[in-house]
Formats: sequence, structure tokens, C-alpha cells
Amino acid sequence: MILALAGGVGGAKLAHGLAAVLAPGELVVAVNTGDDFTHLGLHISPDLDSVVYKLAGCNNPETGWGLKDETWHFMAALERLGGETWFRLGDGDLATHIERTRRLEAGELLSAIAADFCRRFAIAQTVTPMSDDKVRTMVITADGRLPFQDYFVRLGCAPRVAGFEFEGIARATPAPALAAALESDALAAVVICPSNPFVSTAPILGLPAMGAFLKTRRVPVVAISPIIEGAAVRGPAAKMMAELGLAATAAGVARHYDGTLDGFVIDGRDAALAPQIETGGVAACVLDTIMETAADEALLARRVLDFAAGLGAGR
Ligand code: FO1
Repeated sequence: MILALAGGVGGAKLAHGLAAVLAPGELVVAVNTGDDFTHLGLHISPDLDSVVYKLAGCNNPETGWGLKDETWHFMAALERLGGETWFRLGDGDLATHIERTRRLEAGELLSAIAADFCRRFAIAQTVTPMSDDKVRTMVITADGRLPFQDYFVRLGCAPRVAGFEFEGIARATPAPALAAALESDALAAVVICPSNPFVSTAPILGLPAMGAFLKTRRVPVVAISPIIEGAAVRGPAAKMMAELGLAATAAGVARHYDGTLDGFVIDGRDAALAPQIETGGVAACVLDTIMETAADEALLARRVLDFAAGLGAGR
């Protein structure tokens, strides 16, 4: 069994590739919920939905979030009323948020709702929120302490970043499917998807149970760099690194994951960084990491699994 840790778009793509090359029962995808927030009275789980929509084949390939062939009547009507429209909720997507919120308010757990949504979307793999406990990413910026979606969507990642806090993380426990994967004898490797290391994978790795698992791990942990040639494949990771005074390179990401990894996958264009990464005690693997097609996703997944299979744990 493979445990993949995923944020939004990059996580969804690699999860899709892993789903293509593994048997359904062999993949558990644990998804960041630090980006979750309440908006217009609705519980939004952006990364969870991005992974579920992608695995269901109904994701919007242009945005990476939301549904394909979406309509926007609700947003237009809300705008006419002078409502808040900075966070765009499509008509079909809205059904996900409304139904999830109704069920949460009726007392169901986020993980149980996610499992049921997966079943209804005919997803055979396990996709779970990292936790049923509330964890909220706060971005410490020159303009103050901002909830993640305010920083990311409302302000377009413009404020200068000074750090991050994951409210609630110290008491958050892993969701049942994540806890089971961490304890399973069948677990063969943990794959940290090419998601933003500061705001997408950090909340998952920050769960106290993940810390304990990593310290005593019996299986290799590998990550794929979301940075290629000093730029993020998508999103603000490189900008964040520069503002935090870190080298905005794949080697900088490897250093950020210090103590967590046995192996690190970098893109061919960064091959020259491999020796520097290996100096840090982590095996480096050079692959073509850009995922434009389903075939790219599956090929990268296959090669990442082969790389992980050749590694020992707890370097
Ligand atoms: N991202 C945007 O940049 N603008 C949006 O209006 C927006 C709406 C949105 C609605 C539902 C959803 O599930 C995700 C949405 N996202 C939007 C993406 C999301 O906020 C971020 O990409 C993730 O939180 C970062 O992984």
C-alpha cells in the first residue's frame, strides 16, 4: 500500500497517476485541510475537492480547482445582490459544499462524508482528509496574520510572507483512514506529492501522529519537488521561499524537508542539484516531473514508486 500526501493541483495530478498504476486498494491519499474555511456559511475543503474531482475525471483542467463544464449563475446572482464574490463557487461545485455542510451540521465527520462522496463519484481509491479535527492555516505577512484563503485568493498571494501557523494542529489526530495507513503492515512507502511544501504538505506532516510515524518509520518517504529551475510549477511556493530568505530551488525544498525524507525527486532541468541534495543524506532521483497528460502522471507515478522501492527507510 502507498500513502500519498497531497495538497491541491500538484497533489491531485500525482494522485491520479498513482491511481492509474496501483490497484484501488493499494492507494490511500491523505489531503491537506489547512486550506478549509467557512465561506457564505458553507464548509469549503478546496484541496479535498480538487483531489476527488480529479480522480473522478470531472475536474476543471484550466483552473485545477472546481468542476469542468461549470456554470456560474449563482455567482452572477450573488454579484447582482452585492454579495461576496472574491471566492468563485460554480453552480455544480456549490452542491458539494452545501451537501457537505448539511452533513457536518448533522454531526457526520468530514472523513465519512469524503468517503461517501468518493463512492458516489465511483472513486475506488481511498481519499481522506488528513484529520477530522479543525486545522486552519494562517499566513503571517507584512500586512498582518491572514486566514489562508484571504492571503491566497482574495489578496492573490501579494502580501510578503514571514511565516505560517497551523491553528489546531497540536491537538489534531489523523483521520481514521490515515491512522490505519500509518499503522498498516502493508504500507510500502509514503509519497509526498509535488504540492506547496509550506502550506499544502506542512499541515499534514505537522500532525503529531505524522511526526511520531516519521521518527520511527519502517518505510521510505519520498517527495517530488514542486520547484523546477527556481520557479514553482504552479502557485506561490517560489515567492514564499524568497520572502522567507530560503533558496527558491529544488535543493531549498529538500532542505525544508530535512529529516523527513529518504528520497527526493527533482526534474531533469535541475539535475545539477542532485549532488547538493545527496550531501544532505537524501537520495536524489532525476525524472521528468512535468505532468501535462494522464500518461505523464502515470509515468511519473510509476518511476517514483520504483525509486521508493529501492530505498531504505529512516536515513
Ligand atoms: N482559487 C482561486 O484562485 N480563486 C477562486 O475563486 C477559487 C475558488 C475555489 C472554489 C472551490 C474550491 O474547491 C477551490 C477554489 N479555489 C480558488 C482554489 C483554492 O482556494 C486553492 O487552490 C487551494 O486552497 C490551494 O491548494
